[in-house]
Amino acid sequence: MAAALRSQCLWIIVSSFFFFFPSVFSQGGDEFVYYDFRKANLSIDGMATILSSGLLQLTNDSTQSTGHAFHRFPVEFDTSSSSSSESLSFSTEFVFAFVPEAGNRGQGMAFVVSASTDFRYANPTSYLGLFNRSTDNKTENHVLAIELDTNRSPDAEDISDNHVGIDVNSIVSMESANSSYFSNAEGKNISLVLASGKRILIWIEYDGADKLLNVTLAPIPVQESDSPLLSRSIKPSLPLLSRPINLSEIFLEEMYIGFSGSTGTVKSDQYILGWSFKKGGKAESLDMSKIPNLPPPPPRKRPPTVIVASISAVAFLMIAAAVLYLYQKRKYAEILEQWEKEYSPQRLSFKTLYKATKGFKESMLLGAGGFGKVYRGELPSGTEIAVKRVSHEAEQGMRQYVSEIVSMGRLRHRNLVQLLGYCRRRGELLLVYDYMPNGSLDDYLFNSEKPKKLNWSQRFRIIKGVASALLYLHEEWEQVVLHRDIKASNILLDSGLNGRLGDFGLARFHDRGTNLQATRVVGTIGYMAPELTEMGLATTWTDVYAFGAFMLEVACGRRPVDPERPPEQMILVKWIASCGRRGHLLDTVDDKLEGDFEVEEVEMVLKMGMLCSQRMPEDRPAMRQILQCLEGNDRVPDISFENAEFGIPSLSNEGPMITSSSAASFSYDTVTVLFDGR
Ligand SMILES: *[C@@H]1O[C@H](CO)[C@@H](O)[C@H](O)[C@H]1NC(C)=O
Ligand SMILES: *[C@@H]1O[C@H](CO)[C@@H](O)[C@H](O)[C@H]1NC(C)=O
Ligand SMILES: *[C@@H]1O[C@H](CO)[C@@H](O)[C@H](O)[C@H]1NC(C)=O
Ligand SMILES: *[C@@H]1O[C@H](CO)[C@@H](O)[C@H](O)[C@H]1NC(C)=O
Ligand SMILES: CC(=O)N[C@H]1CO[C@H](CO)[C@@H](O)[C@@H]1O
Repeated sequence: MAAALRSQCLWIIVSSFFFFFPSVFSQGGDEFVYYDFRKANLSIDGMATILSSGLLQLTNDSTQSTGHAFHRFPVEFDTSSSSSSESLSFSTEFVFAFVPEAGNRGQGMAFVVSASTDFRYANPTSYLGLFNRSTDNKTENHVLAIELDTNRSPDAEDISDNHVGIDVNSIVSMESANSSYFSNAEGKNISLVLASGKRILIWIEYDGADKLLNVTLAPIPVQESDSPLLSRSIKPSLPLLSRPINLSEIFLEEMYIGFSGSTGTVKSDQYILGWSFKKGGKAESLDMSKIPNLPPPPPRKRPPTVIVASISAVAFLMIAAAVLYLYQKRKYAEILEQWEKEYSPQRLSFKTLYKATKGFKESMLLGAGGFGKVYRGELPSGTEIAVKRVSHEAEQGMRQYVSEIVSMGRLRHRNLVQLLGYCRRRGELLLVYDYMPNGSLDDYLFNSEKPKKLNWSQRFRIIKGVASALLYLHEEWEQVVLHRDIKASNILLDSGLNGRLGDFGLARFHDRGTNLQATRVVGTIGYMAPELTEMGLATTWTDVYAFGAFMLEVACGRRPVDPERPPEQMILVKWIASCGRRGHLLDTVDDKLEGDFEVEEVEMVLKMGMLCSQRMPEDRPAMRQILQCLEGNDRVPDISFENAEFGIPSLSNEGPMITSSSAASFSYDTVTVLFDGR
């Protein structure tokens, strides 16, 4: 311990020495070779450290963290168009190893060429410690990264959990391939596991003349002899990736080179064991005999005698049992107060939920939204469940909220997602629902990648189902229940593709926390009626407004607000009104239906949706009337697109203050709207 501390102090002194006298020790930014990173001139941050053995370690035991190491001096590239084409050429070669922990592959790392070394705001996991949700895929990033990725992230459209990719300004690779190398001797590709704990060599070469970026991998052969000849001839004759890129569009005049590592909930130790770089030509080949070994796994000590061993074993077992007991107690700790006793039938233990979801494993994650994460699980009885973890800070109001939740558990309707129970812990509430195998409706309507299409009659049945569930909540149950967040992503589909309304009452939970100056309501932009965002008035009419927006999105196959559409189509209600005035209402129907629908039904749904979208709450129909019309038992009231006044979603920042939403990063998540409570 003391020795480690001493050596760390030494390192601080040595590195500040380098910092102040760079010219004395630096190897220049344009060409260097390192076998011992204590001699390198690096600027490091986060988890990254340089070990006393000279290895660069990018990640350690921390989860959800990042680590960076960049060569302190930028490389100067001539990016002017008059410059010779070779001026952007560079090549680099390095040895890396990922040591997985307990079979987990961990997240990956990347070799990075970047205009800046400030990655304070970058996120770990799929963002590789390079970007965050708002900076991803922006040309201002000026980042080229070669990712060595051991985790398959759907956000990054990854192909597998063992791949190499070329990334430009974004976590979505422009080119990627499963990790493998071409064996010159065998004349074929051999796959290579990145997170194997073995040392792997990688070459990254860019030729400015033919604008080709090549990435080549190879394992370091187990060395029997120390023959340098053997070690230098292992480069495969074919690269794994070879991709034309015009780097003059990405590079600025000064670019930093280095590495970025990150961890998620699973982690691995990532090491760099040697690195050479050269601008404008071929980097010096690394000499394999100089590459250090990986640190040995932590040693297991042997007790001197059998007696000491058995005594210490008994003591150890007792301590371990005590620690395990305390650990388990803490791990499964819940909050259960006296007043909750009456709800015990609805109460589920955290341990049960923990086991059902395999410890809230990432692979059990069904989705994440404005309110928290949802996990799939299975109870010992075999019942499939969905567990929603809602975080909350305030204990205040909890008693009333829990009693509401429990009474909602008594709601029974075939188009509601059944709430099975709840559990309460410090800082979070867990709600347990029936598991819906077919996911949420928005995935079918808006996700163009998944070719799961819904035809008109399926859509119409879903609309009718949701309408009857809302009628039940508004009029047929013993109390009036408002849903407050109706939208396609809160409609789940059961195994028979029937629409079921989920997440009821959650918005109510989150609009607590009112204080004297400001009041807040929770909902989703595009589904919130004007009187809700302006005055915070939630009524059955505001639910009807949201249901109208929902009917329109199902018929038109797009969200109420879509910033990617041309301006005249951006706000769905406005667009339908203008098509309606020209008598071309059906122009707005979802193209994915390919014209295959019942014209009368679609027209009815569009008109009904517009009736519900009217600005004045009392002009909107009630759920009973809506359902009567949808079932063909009543005629749809007339609507004049010329004269009716519609409630148009407000997107500007004037008036209500909308958190986590702006024109630049529009959100379909549930948001909190603050408005002046005067
Ligand atoms: C993303 O990064 C930028 C700067 O790189 C920062 O200004 C912004 O606050 C970050 N956003 C988030 C959500 O962390
Ligand atoms: C990149 O790979 C291609 C195809 O194998 C090869 O023709 C080219 O010479 C390579 N470029 C560099 C800089 O190694
Ligand atoms: C080996 O992999 C490379 C790169 O992925 C590919 O272009 C090539 O066709 C493969 N060769 C063989 C023999 O499979
Ligand atoms: C590469 O990009 C630069 C800067 O945008 C441009 O001037 C040049 O014509 C491009 N070269 C090619 C071959 O596309
Ligand atoms: C369209 C779709 O994904 N349908 C599925 C709904 O769920 C049932 C039962 O799990 C599946 O059989 C369907 O294929």
